[in-house]
Amino acid sequence: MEWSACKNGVLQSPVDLSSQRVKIVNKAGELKKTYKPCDAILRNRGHDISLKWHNCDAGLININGTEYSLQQVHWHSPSEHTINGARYALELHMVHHSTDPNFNHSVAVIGLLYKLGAPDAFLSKLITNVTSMADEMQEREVGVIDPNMIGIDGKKYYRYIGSLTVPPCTEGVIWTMNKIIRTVSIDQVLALRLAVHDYAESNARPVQPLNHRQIELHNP
Ligand code: GRE
Ligand code: ZN
Repeated sequence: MEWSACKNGVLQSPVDLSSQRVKIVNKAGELKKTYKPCDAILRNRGHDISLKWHNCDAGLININGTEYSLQQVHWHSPSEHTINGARYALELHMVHHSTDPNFNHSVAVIGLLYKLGAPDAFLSKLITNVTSMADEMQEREVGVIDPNMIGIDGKKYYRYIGSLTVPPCTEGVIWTMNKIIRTVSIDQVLALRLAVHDYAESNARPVQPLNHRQIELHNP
């Protein structure tokens, strides 16, 4: 069955970003991104809250000459990736699809980790709508949302090849995990968790074996 990669895959995500398995890359390799404001829909997908841009272009990232267009973002709590075994309060995934359907790394995800602290400005814009969507598959048009407000850094990041963290767990996903840890308030985390399930329940997949993979840390 097509979900077999979830059980039998060897390039699965998330992983522990362990300093023992990281190869440091010193040369500058700033993430090229050209995000722009675009209309979006917030949706309760049952297992998470997602924000999907639609009927307009939310912009691109460019990885090694291949362009990937931004489709949606969603949140996991607690974090799916860990750093040296440490789990964070929240993880955001920016999901991009290659504009070239024949390219085998067709999905690129930028991940961002948050620890508890000051509220996140991007979530602050959305949180009233998150709280009002108590039921699965409810959605809200939330108007123009600028992906630049998410505040990814793009200079220092971990890079490895993994998978979707939800079924069908498709492999070949290019992961870019920002090194900078942002902050989110406890109220914002609880709002996201309560909208999709009991606040005590997690929507984070456990970390998967790294196997033979290398993680690069771009740290110019
Ligand atoms: C998702 O939930 O839609 C998703 C992706 C890609 C990577 C991780 C993930 O589309 O959770
Ligand atoms: Zn995700």
